[in-house]
Amino acid sequence: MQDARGDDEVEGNARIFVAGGSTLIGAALLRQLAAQSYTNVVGLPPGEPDLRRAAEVESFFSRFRPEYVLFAAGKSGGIEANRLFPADLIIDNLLSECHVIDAAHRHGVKKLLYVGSSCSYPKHCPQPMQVESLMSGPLEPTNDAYATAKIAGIKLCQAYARQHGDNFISGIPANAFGIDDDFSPAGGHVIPALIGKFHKARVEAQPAVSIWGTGTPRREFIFADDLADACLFVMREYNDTQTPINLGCGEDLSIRETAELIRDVVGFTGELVFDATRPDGMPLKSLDSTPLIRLGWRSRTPIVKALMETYEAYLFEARKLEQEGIHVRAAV
Ligand code: GFB
Repeated sequence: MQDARGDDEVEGNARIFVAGGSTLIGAALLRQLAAQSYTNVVGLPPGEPDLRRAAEVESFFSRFRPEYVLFAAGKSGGIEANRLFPADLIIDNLLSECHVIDAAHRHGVKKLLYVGSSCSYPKHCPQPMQVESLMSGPLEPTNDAYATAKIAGIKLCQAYARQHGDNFISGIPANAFGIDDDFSPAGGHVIPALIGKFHKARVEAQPAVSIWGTGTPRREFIFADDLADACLFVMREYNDTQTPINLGCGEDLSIRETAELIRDVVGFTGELVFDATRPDGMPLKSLDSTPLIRLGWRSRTPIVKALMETYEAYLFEARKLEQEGIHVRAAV
């Protein structure tokens, strides 16, 4: 990874901290760090401090003195969780990012990557979305609280870089999904939620599955392990602290197309019923990732393969819970 001077001086034994190591993206970052032979990772779950407590974050940084930080922390959730728990989402994200970014500055961290969210773009943003469009219009109401906290994270990095010269960059990912995802029907994002719904419907031979909304919104999805690879890539290759970089793979799907792909991966043969009484959210979320592509990064996992690996992770998780006697709603 490169330090502030851009000198490629740090080998695989750099002290690296992944804030949010138990999240979907954090867990993928830990897998990628291991796969790319970065062996000196500090604060591995469950040893991570409670990022909402400043004193815990301070003593962690004093003790472990991380040189590089990847910030993937903060509560997140799908459209329904955002609608129901805006206060939990905004406070958890604001506290975590303030404590970690400030501690990183005070403890001389050489480089930090803040992982944002594409919901930070305005609801009716010109597509594909370019970073110049940030804060150029109203946010999607269902997630404005969370989106505001994620914008604040980007602004924190820019401000610390401008005032103190910290090499704190920020990346804006497409909608991530994958292994370690939240498969709960209510709180999860569309892909893990639908995997659970279709599996349950197949096992119980239900005639149809209810899909929220009209099915017409479009989303750009990225497999969490590909996103993690892109994060390590920009830690090595990108140093513009004032310009966030989009982390996408350049393909978007309608929710109907997404549901049809998941139906086929799970092997459900019944009907798809669209429930237009549920919110659609942003009509289109597609990222312009030209800067990342120009730097030479490419995603590796085709969408169907990524969906199959995510379904396998769901089955593995469900089996594990079964064995622990926890009856999952979507029985295996
Ligand atoms: O993934 P999702 O919750 O996030 O929803 P957003 C994407 C689309 O899928 C919406 C539809 O149009 C949903 O109405 N959808 C259909 C479903 N069926 C389902 C279902 O069973 N579960 C879910 N969850 N959706 C989130 C933001 O927005 O994107 C977050 O709220 C964050 O803050 C995340 O930014 C990346 O893309 O609409």
